[in-house]
Amino acid sequence: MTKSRLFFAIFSYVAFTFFLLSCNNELNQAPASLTISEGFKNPMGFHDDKPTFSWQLPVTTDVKSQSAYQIVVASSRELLPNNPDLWDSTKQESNQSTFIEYKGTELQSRQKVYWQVRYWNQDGHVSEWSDINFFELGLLNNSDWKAKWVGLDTAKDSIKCVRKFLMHRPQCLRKGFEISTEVASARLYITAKGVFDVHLNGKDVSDDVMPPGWTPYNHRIETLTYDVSELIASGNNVLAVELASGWHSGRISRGNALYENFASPKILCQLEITLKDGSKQTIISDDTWKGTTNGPTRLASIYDGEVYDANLEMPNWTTTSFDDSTWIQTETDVITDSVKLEPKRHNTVKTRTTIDNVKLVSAKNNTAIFNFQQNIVGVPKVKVPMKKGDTLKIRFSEMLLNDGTFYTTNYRSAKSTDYYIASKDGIVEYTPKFTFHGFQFLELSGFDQSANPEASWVQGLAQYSNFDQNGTFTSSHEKLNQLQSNITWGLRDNFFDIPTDCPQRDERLGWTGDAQVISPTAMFNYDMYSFWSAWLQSMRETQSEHENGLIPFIIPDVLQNNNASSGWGDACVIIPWDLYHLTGDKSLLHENYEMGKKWIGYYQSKAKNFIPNMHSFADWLQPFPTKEGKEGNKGDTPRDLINTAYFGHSAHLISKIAGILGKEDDEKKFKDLYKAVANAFENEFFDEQHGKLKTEHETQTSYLLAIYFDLLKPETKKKAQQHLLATIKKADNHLGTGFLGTPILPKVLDDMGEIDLMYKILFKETYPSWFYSINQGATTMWERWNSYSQAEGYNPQPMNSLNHYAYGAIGQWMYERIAGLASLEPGYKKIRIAPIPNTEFLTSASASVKSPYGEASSSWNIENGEFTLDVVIPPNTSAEVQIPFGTEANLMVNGNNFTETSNVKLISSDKNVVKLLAEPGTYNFQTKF
Ligand code: RAM
Repeated sequence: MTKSRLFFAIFSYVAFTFFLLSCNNELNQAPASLTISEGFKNPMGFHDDKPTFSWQLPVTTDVKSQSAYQIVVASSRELLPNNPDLWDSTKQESNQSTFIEYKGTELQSRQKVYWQVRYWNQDGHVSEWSDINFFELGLLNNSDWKAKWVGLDTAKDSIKCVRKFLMHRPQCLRKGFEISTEVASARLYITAKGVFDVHLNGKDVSDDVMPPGWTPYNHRIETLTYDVSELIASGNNVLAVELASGWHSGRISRGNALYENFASPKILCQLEITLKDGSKQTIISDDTWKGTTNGPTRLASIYDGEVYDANLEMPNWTTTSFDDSTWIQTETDVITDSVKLEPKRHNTVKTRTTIDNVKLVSAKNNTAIFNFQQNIVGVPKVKVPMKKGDTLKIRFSEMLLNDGTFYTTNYRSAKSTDYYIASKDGIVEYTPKFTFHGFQFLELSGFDQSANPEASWVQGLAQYSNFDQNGTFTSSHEKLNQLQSNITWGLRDNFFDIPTDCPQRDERLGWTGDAQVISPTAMFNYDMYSFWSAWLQSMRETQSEHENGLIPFIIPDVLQNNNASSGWGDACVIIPWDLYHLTGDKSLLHENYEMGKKWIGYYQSKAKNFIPNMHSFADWLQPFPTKEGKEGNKGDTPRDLINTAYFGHSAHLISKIAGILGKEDDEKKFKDLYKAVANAFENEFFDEQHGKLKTEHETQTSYLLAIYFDLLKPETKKKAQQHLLATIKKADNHLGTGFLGTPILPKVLDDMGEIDLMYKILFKETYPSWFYSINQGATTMWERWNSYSQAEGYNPQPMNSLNHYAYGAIGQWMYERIAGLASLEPGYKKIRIAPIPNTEFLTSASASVKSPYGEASSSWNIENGEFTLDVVIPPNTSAEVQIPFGTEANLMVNGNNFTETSNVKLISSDKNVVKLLAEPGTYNFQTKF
């Protein structure tokens, strides 16, 4: 062999060996979509020093599941992945890729933490490391704050408004300061007793709407953290804050003693600057700040609107060139230990959508009415010609009266009107800042009379807590799609920092019952886990005021009436349970467990022989109540029956939660309690022999609660089911349910196999039904099944919101059963794809959700006698797929006759359903219909 040949042979051997080795060790694609805790991506000012970590596996044919993972966490980017100084989980054999607890070195306020992760797939092949993600903690302890609460005493010259409540003048506050050298980085930590808008050197620090939002301020005020490194420079700087009452000192808090009786709003801020020379400089709110109430925003109230006088504008007051020598010195308060200052734990409200599809409805008598064609929540942006000194009046309404004027009776005492006083002739632009309205129509008056109103004068800025869409639902039926639209608008409109009952009248409060029924539907449609868990913290804090475990009707509790309602307070057990089912995050169950137990204690304290005697709003707003007017609001399902049913149900859920948390004694104790309550329930309210209600009125909801909460013996239950069907038949296949019965109606009928009946009820066009409001022109869900009718006009009761989400709870069934996409094991670890098509009404339906493991979807279609089902199952999950037509023999999978493979296995097959177990991937199932 010549030298060159020998060289070539050796070279080829080495190259081939390398090739083989590299094949064996081929790295899987890196994990992606890294988040911490309830879904945060690289958050700034994070609230939790013990976060959890989640990631998703890539969608490729090589990766079906995870067999192990490794997380590395470090105090700087450079240390990753090899020298993680904070935590190295080391390789953990586990298929868990969500909510892994951090178990490293204790973290501190302000700390910036970097992390990345890799996984091993089902064959033991390791992946590449993910991108490096980070989180930065906010100020976690009150002792981190050197600042003081600062503001002007606006209580002393405040105005008496509706119901003699105080209305504070908004204030402008500012502080100039000098920086000696160049800035490396800067963080602004800020909050308010009130709501604020902050500027640095003339620039907006953020586009947050009405921060810090609403918590039980007597327990906790949330703080915001902003990276302001780019907004500060060496030399003179100025920090400028506009401050208004918001929830804290506004009428909405009803002058509550716990909220310091309309105390003057104050801000708290701490600007921490790191200079390029390594030194630090901190600017705090203290008595060197100056303020004025002579700014242009004269009044601002959540319920009543805003008054803005452009003649009082103070050009450049947020910049260094402004002279504040006429401003007055502020007053200060020290921070107290009793009110915790904690970084905001969910997204602030933002302007999410601009509606400019506006119609000019009428223009007469110098008044113009505009239609946004959608009931929204937020503020308008007006661009209107005006004459100097004139006042533009902006009114709102959800719908019009027959004569084309505004229906505002349902705003009750909320004035919901904005005023703008012009300082010049010409076009003015105005967007209110410290209020929000619920409206579809807007009326302008006071504009330049020589101008012809145009639709382009107004836009609608839809505002809500800044969460993203999480799911989609669509079908072949226009009205069902409109219902989905009404549900999702109703949700966005009512998630303004807290879950509200309605967004427009003098209420807008965190009613627990409404939230309890809507949270699963909300979670399907929006990525709002952190929103709910934040509100649950407020609930825990509020419950701590009550030794007997009472959960008030609303959170934050501005009513302070020491009262609780069954079906409402149960939100403290039901919401965590539902969220766990959809996220798989056990820490949520831990966090809320004691609260749930105490709530059961409350029931026990009210119960005699397991029948609680307590308040209940009952099956709120049931249609056709036997009592008239306001009296009828509570429907006909007896209060005691509802109390007992929820007592039993919550005890049952707590027992299940105890089981999941490994608390065996509690699991047994609460199961026994549930059984005892169920027994008492059946004896008290049911005729055992006939399974019929013994109560005065036989309502659908009585049967639904008894059946869905599993409170009857199997024989009684069977009979009760027949009675339920009879009540529905008697109502000509209409629902007869209020807030509590409606969400469980589809679930019960579904369990009974009464799918066609449920479709009939859902697709009813006449009152009471979901489509009835759509037929009357609704673009959101209504508070009442008959809030309005074209024939009879508005329901005469002033409690008549046209934007109330409770009846939107049907949304869950639309996802889970019409389209067929549900979580079968917590957090979609196992998915159930089980559509139940009804060909009388639909030819197709589809839904998708961003599950914790990635996108999952189910989409079916019936055409030319063929049923097709397209399914996406994300990695690290599996799915039980139920094909509702055809047989195993005529089933095609991805174009081929069905035979079992490693990806699809047969679970069972009968003449109705073929059940399969499918591994992650994309599938097309086809069968004869
Ligand atoms: C109304 C609210 C809410 C309901 C309570 C009982 O005032 O709007 O929807 O939960 O009453």
